[in-house]
Amino acid sequence: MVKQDWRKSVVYQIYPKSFNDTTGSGEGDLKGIIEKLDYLQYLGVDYLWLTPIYESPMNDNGYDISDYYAINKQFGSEADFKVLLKEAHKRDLKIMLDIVINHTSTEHPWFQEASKSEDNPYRDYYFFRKSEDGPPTNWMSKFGGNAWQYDAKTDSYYLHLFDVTQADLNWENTSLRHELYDMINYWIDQGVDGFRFDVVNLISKRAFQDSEKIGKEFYTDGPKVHTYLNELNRHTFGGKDLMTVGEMSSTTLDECIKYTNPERHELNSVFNFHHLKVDYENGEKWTRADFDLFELKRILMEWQEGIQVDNGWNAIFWCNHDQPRVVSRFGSDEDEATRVKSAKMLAIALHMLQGTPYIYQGEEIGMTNPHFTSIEAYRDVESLNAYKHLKEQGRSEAEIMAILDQKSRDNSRTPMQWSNERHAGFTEGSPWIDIAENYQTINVEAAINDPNSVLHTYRELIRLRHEHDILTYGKVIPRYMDDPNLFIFERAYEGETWLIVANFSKETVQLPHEIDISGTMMIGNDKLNGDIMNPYGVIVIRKTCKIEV
Ligand code: TEU
Repeated sequence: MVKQDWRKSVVYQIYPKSFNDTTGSGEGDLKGIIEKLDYLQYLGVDYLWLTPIYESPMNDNGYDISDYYAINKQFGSEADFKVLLKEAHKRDLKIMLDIVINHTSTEHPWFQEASKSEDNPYRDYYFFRKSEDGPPTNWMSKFGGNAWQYDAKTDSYYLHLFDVTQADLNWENTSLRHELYDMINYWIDQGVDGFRFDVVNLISKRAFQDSEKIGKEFYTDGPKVHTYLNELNRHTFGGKDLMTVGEMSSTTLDECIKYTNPERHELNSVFNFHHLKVDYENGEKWTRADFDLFELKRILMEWQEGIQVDNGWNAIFWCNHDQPRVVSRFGSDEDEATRVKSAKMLAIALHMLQGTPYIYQGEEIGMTNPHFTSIEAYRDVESLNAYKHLKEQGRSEAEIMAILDQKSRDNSRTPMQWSNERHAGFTEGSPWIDIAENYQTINVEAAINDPNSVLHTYRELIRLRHEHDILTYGKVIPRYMDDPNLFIFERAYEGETWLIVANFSKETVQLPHEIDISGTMMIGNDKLNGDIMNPYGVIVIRKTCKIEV
C-alpha cells in the first residue's frame, strides 16, 4: 500500500473574488486571504487551493487567462503573492494554484498573434478552421451556442469549448506544450505546493467531425491525453513534493484509474462530477428536480470501490465554485435547526469516505444558496446564457428563476460571510454580487463562538482524518444500498471498523433491524434513541473487531 502524507490532507478552496476584500473595491484580494490565514489554520486544513489569480479580463472569473505569469491587479501584486506564500508556509498551510491549460483568454498575446494571419507562428497554438457553410462541426459550447466562433479577419472559425473568449489550445503543438511546462515550472520555482488542473481531460481532441450529441465524444479523455499528462508530469512536478488534482469533465472510472495510478506518473488525484448530476432531469442541468439518493449512493460507492489506495486516488467533495451549496441541495435550509443538522450530516458522510476531502469556502459554516429572485442579481456567464436560452424556449420568468435558484454557479459565489456586520464583513465597498441575507446568523464569527456550530464539526472531521489512518487507508464497504433514506457504509483497517449511518431524509427512520450499532461514537449529530434515526441524523461508530452484518 502506498502510504504518503499528502493522502491524509484536507484542502480548502478559496474563490478569491468572494473571499475577503481589503481595498473596498467590492471584490476580494490576496491581502484579504493573508488576513484570514489564522482562521484557516484554526480550521485545521492542510492545503489552500486558490482559483485562478492571474491576469484576466474576468469574463469567466479568471478561467480566461491573458497572462499566466502576472497576478491579476484586482487581486494584488506579485509581491502580495510572495507574502501570501510565506505567511501560509509559516502556518504550515500549503498553496495550490489553479492551472488552466485547455484554453486561454482571447486576450492572451498568443491568441492576439494567432488571429492576425494564417501564417502567424502562433496560429497553430489554437484550432482555427476554414468552413464554407457555417461552423466546422455542430459541437456545442458548454456555456451554450455552437463551439466555433467566426473570426472575420482571416475568414475562419476558432474552437471554444467554453465561453467565446476562451479559445481552446492545440496540444498537438510541441512548442505550445513546452511553453506551458515552462510556465508551470515558474510557479514551482516561486514555491507553490500543488496544482489543480482545470478540465485537463479535454486537452486531446479526437477528430473534428459532426456529433450525434454535443461533441463530447470527440474531446473527452481523448487519444493522447495520457501521453500529454505523463509528459507534463515528467517536465514539471514529477518526483517533487507537489500535490496535483485534475478536474475531469464527464470522464469514466477506467480513465480516472489511469490518470491517478501511481505507476503511470500522471496526476495524484481526480475530481469527477457524476455524483453531482443526480438532480439533473434526464441528464439536463437546466432543470429543477429532486435529487435521487439511490443514484447518489450508487455513484459514490462505484468510485469508492473502483479507485482504492493502490490503483489511484479520488478527490471527494460536495461543493466548489461551480456547484450550488450542498446544504440547500442534499440537505435543507428551510429553518435554522434543520440547516445545522443537515449540514453536519453531509459533512460527516463525505469526510468518512476515502480520498482527499475538499472544503469550499463557506461550506464549513453551512452557507446556503442566496435564493436570488431576479435575473439582475446573477453575474455568471453560464447562468446568463442559460437564462437567455430558457427564455427563447418560452419558459416563464418564475420557472427560470426557480431553475437558476437550484443550479446557478452564482449560488456558491456570493461573498464569504465573516460576521454580522455590514456586507457580512466581506467588504467596506459595494460587493460585486449580493450577499445572502442570512449572513446575520450564518457567519464565521458566530460559528466560532457557538460550540454546536457546523464549523466545529468540520474542525473535528479534519482532526479525525489526521489522527486516524483508517479514514485515509481503510477499505470502503457499502451496506444496505437499497435503503431509501439511509446512506450506510463501513471503513475497515487493521482489525478496526467504523460504521457510518447517515439519514439523508427529512423523515424519522428506522435502522435496518439486523444492524449492530454498539461501539464508540466517534462523531455524529444525533442522539441514539433505540433504532430510530432522526431527520438528517448521522452517527459514526467505531468497533475494534470486524462486525458481520
Ligand atoms: O469547469 C469545468 C466544467 O465543465 C464545469 O464544472 C462547468 O462549470 C459546468 O460544466 C458548467 O455546467 C471549470 C471551472 O471550474 C469553471 O469555473 C470554468 O468556467 C470552466 O472550467 C472553464 O475554464
